[in-house]
Amino acid sequence: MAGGARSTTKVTSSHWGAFEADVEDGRIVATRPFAADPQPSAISSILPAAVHHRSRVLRPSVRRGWLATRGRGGRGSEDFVALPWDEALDIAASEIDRVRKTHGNEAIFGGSYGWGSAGRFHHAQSQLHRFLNCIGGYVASFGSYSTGCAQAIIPHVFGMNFLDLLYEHQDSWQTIYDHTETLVMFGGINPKNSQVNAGGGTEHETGGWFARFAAKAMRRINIGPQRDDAPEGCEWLPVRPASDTALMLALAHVIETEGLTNRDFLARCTVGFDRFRPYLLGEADGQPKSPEWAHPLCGVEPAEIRALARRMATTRTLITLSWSLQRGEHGEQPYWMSAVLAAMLGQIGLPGGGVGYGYGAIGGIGKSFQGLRGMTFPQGRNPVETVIPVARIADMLRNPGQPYDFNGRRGPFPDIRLIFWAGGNPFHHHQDLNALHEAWQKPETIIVSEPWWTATAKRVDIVFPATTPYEREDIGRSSLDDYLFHMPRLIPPVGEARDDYAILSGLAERMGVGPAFTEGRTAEEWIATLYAEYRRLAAEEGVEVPGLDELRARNWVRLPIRTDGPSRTHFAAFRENPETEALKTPSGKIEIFSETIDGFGYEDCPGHPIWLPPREWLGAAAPAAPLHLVSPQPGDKLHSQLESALADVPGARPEGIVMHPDDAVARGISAGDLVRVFNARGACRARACVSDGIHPGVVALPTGAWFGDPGDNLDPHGNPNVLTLDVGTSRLGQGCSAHTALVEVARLDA
Ligand SMILES: Nc1nc2c(c(=O)[nH]1)N[C@H]1C(S)=C(S)[C@@H](COP(=O)(O)OP(=O)(O)OC[C@H]3O[C@@H](n4cnc5c(=O)[nH]c(N)nc54)[C@H](O)[C@@H]3O)O[C@H]1N2
Ligand SMILES: Nc1nc2c(c(=O)[nH]1)N[C@H]1C(S)=C(S)[C@@H](COP(=O)(O)OP(=O)(O)OC[C@H]3O[C@@H](n4cnc5c(=O)[nH]c(N)nc54)[C@H](O)[C@@H]3O)O[C@H]1N2
Ligand SMILES: [Mo]
Repeated sequence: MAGGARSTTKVTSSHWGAFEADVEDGRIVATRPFAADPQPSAISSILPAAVHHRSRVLRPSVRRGWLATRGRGGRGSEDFVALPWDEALDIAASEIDRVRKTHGNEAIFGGSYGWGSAGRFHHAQSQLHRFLNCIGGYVASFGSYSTGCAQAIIPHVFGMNFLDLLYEHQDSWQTIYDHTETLVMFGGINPKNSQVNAGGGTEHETGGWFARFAAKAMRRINIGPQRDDAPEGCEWLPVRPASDTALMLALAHVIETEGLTNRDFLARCTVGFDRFRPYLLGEADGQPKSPEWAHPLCGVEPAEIRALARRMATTRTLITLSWSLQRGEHGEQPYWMSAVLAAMLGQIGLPGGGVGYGYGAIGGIGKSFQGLRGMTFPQGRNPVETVIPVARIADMLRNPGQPYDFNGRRGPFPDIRLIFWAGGNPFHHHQDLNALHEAWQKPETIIVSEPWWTATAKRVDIVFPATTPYEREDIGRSSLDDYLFHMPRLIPPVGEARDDYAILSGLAERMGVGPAFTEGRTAEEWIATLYAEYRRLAAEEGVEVPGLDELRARNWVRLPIRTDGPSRTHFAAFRENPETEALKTPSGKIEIFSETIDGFGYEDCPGHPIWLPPREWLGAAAPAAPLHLVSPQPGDKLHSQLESALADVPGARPEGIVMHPDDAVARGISAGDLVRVFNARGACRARACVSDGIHPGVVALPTGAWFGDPGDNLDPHGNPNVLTLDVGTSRLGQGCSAHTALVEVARLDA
């Protein structure tokens, strides 16, 4: 590009991968793919427009009614008063101090769920947690919207933390390529989603692996409501959303009744099949879970179920589940049942066989790396012990002091007076946003730090303008990647934006904990300290990492830590020696029946997997609305990030909703029409996209369009979370049930 002192090109990293950024006169003017990335994400292309967008928060801002009288009403409808930094920090510090002195730190919610930005030091959530710990602690949240339900159920079944299972005990793509003959993908394996990896994933390879699988004639079967959930060329077995457990039970029924069950594996490596079998065969409840039983539930022909079951029992088969399957009511069941099905097939622990979770959901799954520790900003210790399951936030705000169940515990919800959020957008991520908006009016004070005027920022009392990663120096790395980045400061802060570290240091000083929070270090000194520790720990593992100055000069390096090749998961050792290599379940084995879960007495998650229909789905007896809404992740961005600039693209909003031609015709809808999507919880506008790649009766509206302002009873941009159901997956997992919702669609005459 043209030279000149004021123009530079540097590489930086993001959750969707590395990219080159051209900077001229303090503005990012263009981005280009990172040369070594075989399938770079296009998400960065909107970045120049978004970083300098008019929707940036330019100055500290306080809601007018709150500033005047501390009035709570008006969140989201009132305007803001811009204040100088010192004044805004003084006000916030004295308010936080008042709340903790009057109500205790149990009254402060600092869970602050969200993806924020890549970069190890300026990780907004860690920064906030450290600050809150310095002032006496906060109510935290457990789990994630991504995999909250799996994190609760999987340890009961496999005796392993779900994230450890994902990152360390699943087959690599190479092993799947070498050994798998049949890949049975519930919810698909979606290259759109594998663009993203927390902390960055540099070489996008999912598409490349599928091209190799195809060349090898591996059978690749996508089971789910949408054809495009798997790469082109895969077979598609359309099923209704939420019916996967019924289909899995029918597959298990064929395997058991045709004598295909691996009894030896069940006897050596599992417990509880004898408790499950009477249910499967119908001896317990009079209803065999046969293909004929499953057919009206899932929509798959009995003959097809039988053929698939036989193939699974006679070829090396890997069953995979997308995370979306557990993001629905009773999401525990398909996750548990898939483990039972895989155990009956007896291939767990064989290369390329068994069950795997979340391939494609993020790009790093299926790659393996030598683990390196360090580069984590220390959060300190939280003296407050109260933790809520992350997706129960609206319940918490509505029901202070009320009991709720979670994974064998029963606790009262805390009484929250103040919320502080940094690096997340609850008015993107939560379900039933109109109800959240109501619950959100209850706390006395809500503070966020945020670069953009998101739907959340517009609904709080104090907004601190935060920098984006392009306005500060950081280090980029992910435990599921082998690249290490120096993320240079590309441009000066936009408006008066400050780093979260500077914002929180300002509050900490005012509250008398400045030295505890900063330890006397500048951001640059923290980065040097964390980096030196990372480098030292890497050296202990025999990995040489360049010094910080060298990394700054080189911009990025690739570390020799990739360990692909044949996987040797813990399950291989366990399979060979179940006694000495026991799992950490109560029995030491895979639990088909769990005494622990049975002991909880939850009718919505009993002692072995069962078919439990959600309250809203296509099989409901008298559905309030006839179409099942799935709300997948958006392909053109990360959640709600960069949305303000994307929404400017002509024709981009409202968001497109995919529907089957039969459903469109029945409603007089043609491709491109403006439609109203609605149910009893809310309504939004959308633009019809008509496709035969979706199961009849199902509609798909991606997440990420910004929630409109209060009073818009027809959300203008197409946000599916005005329609979704806000209930826990069950009393066990309490995960989010985003994919459980029935809606109706009607043409809007513009
Ligand atoms: N219907 C439905 N809803 C869903 C899902 C679904 O499948 N269907 N999926 C769920 C899932 S899996 C997830 S993970 C969530 C995602 O939900 P979130 O992670 O909350 O969504 P993001 O839009 O990534 O929010 C991150 C916010 O942090 C801000 N930010 C970025 N960098 C910084 C920084 O340096 N400092 C500060 N202070 N802020 C920063 C961004 O501008 C953005 O507003 O959504 C959930 N919601
Ligand atoms: N481009 C992009 N990639 C992302 C993200 C992003 O925002 N943008 N977000 C990242 C995050 S935080 C996460 S958690 C992952 C999420 O990864 P996933 O949970 O795997 O992804 P989703 O997009 O929610 O859902 C994938 C598909 O599941 C199908 N589905 C829904 N319900 C059911 C069901 O009951 N049964 C079956 N068989 N299929 C069903 C839908 O057709 C949907 O398209 O994606 C990550 N990747
Ligand atoms: Mo997620």
